[in-house]
Amino acid sequence: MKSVARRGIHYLHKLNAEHIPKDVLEKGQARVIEASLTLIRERAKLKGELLRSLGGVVASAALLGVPLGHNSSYLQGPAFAPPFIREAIWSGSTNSTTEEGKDISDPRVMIDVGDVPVQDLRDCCVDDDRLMNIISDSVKIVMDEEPLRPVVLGGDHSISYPVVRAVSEKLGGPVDVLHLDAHPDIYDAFEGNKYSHASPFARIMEGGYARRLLQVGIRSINWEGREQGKRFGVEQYEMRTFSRDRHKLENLKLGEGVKGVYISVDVDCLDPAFAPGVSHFEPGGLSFRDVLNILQNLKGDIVAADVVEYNPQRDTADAVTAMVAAKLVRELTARISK
Ligand SMILES: [Mn+2]
Repeated sequence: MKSVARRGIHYLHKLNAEHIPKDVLEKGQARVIEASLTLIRERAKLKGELLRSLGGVVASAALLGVPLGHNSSYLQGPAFAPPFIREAIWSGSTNSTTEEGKDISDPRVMIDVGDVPVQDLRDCCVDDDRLMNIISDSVKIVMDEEPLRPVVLGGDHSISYPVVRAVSEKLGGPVDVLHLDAHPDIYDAFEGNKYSHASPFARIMEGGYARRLLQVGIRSINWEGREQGKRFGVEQYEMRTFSRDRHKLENLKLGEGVKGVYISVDVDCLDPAFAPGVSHFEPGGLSFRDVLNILQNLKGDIVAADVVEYNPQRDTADAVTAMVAAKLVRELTARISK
């Protein structure tokens, strides 16, 4: 698996070593980057124009896939997640209405602007500094087109950093972040990687992109995770006290006095019994209904969201976790659209 996700970048490294002129490489990469952004921009524009011509839509969820898995510390399968989640969203085994009765086949509820072509960019030896900027730019391109609000399909959790950064920069101030996860993902760096999927919330807090960060579902946290939590003033709700915290978490009110609420859902916030298709099995987690109770009762203006860390290579043969990720996306779009 590791070799598949990392294969593309190798031959260009080799060419670099053979002294290919730097400007030749950089000019070519700039063209590929621009082409990558162009398709997202034009799709977002088309959908934005459609919704504006329909009139009366304040917010519609825009799916944006970010198939990036190489910042995972263990398995890299989340790179392959977005098409599986999309397939499950439209599965004929269920209808197109959300629990509260919104129809996801209505463009006023959900539209799709496609994927950031992460693997194609890596194939052209685009490094992570630039890749993170391209992800941020893609999110901003979507937000340029009112009333679109991005719902990002991961991808490993490293993508939440450029996504939240873009949302905050675009809206002109911090947001409140509700982060559901077994892990706090707040290491200063993990195994030397500042973009690790174990570190996005350190980058988000350092950047001042979040006023409050609430972490819910936590049950794998070490000394550094707690220290970093204290350093950044993170509100960490651990599973060992969930029965005590439940009432509070199922009645959250967030985003007042800031630019709104961002929701980041790592599929492994769920107990592996509910969602086996993740890289890191961590028993003792939330039930699917626990998560929906938190999301459906949340009061606040949800400006964007992500669903990350679904690993189709870990899923059951009939892809039950794809359905779990898809339902999370569907219910989030119901909360966002208005
Ligand atoms: Mn996690």
